[in-house]
Amino acid sequence: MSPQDAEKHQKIQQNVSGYKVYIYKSLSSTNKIAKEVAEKTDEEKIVILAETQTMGRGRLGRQWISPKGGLWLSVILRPQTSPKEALRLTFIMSSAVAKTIKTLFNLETSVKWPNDVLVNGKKISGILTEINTRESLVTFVIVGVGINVNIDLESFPSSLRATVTSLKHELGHKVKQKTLTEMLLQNFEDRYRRLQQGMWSSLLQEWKSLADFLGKEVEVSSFDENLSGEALDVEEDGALIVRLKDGLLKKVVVGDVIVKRRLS
Ligand code: BT5
Repeated sequence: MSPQDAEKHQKIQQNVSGYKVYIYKSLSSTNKIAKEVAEKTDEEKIVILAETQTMGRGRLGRQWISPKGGLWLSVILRPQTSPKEALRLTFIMSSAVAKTIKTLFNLETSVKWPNDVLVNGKKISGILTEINTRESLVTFVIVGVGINVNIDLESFPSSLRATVTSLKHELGHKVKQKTLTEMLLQNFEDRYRRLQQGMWSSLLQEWKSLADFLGKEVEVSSFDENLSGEALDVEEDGALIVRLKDGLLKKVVVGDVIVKRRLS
């Protein structure tokens, strides 16, 4: 962390489950700043957290709406793994978010391929994993997480209000961000440790147990292709398998899923 960066943050929470958390009032994007920090140090397990983001980002250049009241953070990690395997971090972070929300607030959470956490079928959290490589080896990974915590639905554009939610909206009251952050990092660290011990299969199994879109009719957009069929499975490499109407199986590596209805 450069002296310049260190000046701007409001405070540091040391050692939250082994993570050093730098808290800022406002940043462009915590993923962007985490990347800049990671490029300047060899450290890992640093968390960049901002109360608001002015240019929060989603996948594929999309915008992530990040008003005050949300939890917006990015974790810097240096796993000794291939870029493909580093994508597993999205899945374990999704499970950690779902587990944290369920434990703290007893809300029904589910995950949706590839990077969403839902409460009552609406998006409450998204994960953005960005991987930095040198000569096809991972130098660092930034795992960005956004959770809509103490946010009113009116803060979202009307086009999103039917498909997003927040903890405040679901519970009818505000919740404590600090407890949420601490438990999230604890739940993530437990899973990260298991991942490093070679337990990916059981971690994917946990994610699938939360994936209630599996077995449902879905529409999938992947680049310029649109598919519809049954979401059959998510394979060990993280790809989604869709059974098309004609019975053919299609493997999707990048894309978005819209759930249509349960197949009888
Ligand atoms: C994501 O992308 O879901 C990844 C979001 C990652 C956000 C975190 S916040 C901390 C860190 N720093 C960053 O700059 N980013 C990460 P994607 O699957 O592409 O979904 C993006 C889409 O979700 C948008 O196009 C909107 O439709 C919708 N969306 C935008 N803001 C939202 C919000 N706050 N809650 C729910 N949905 C939202």
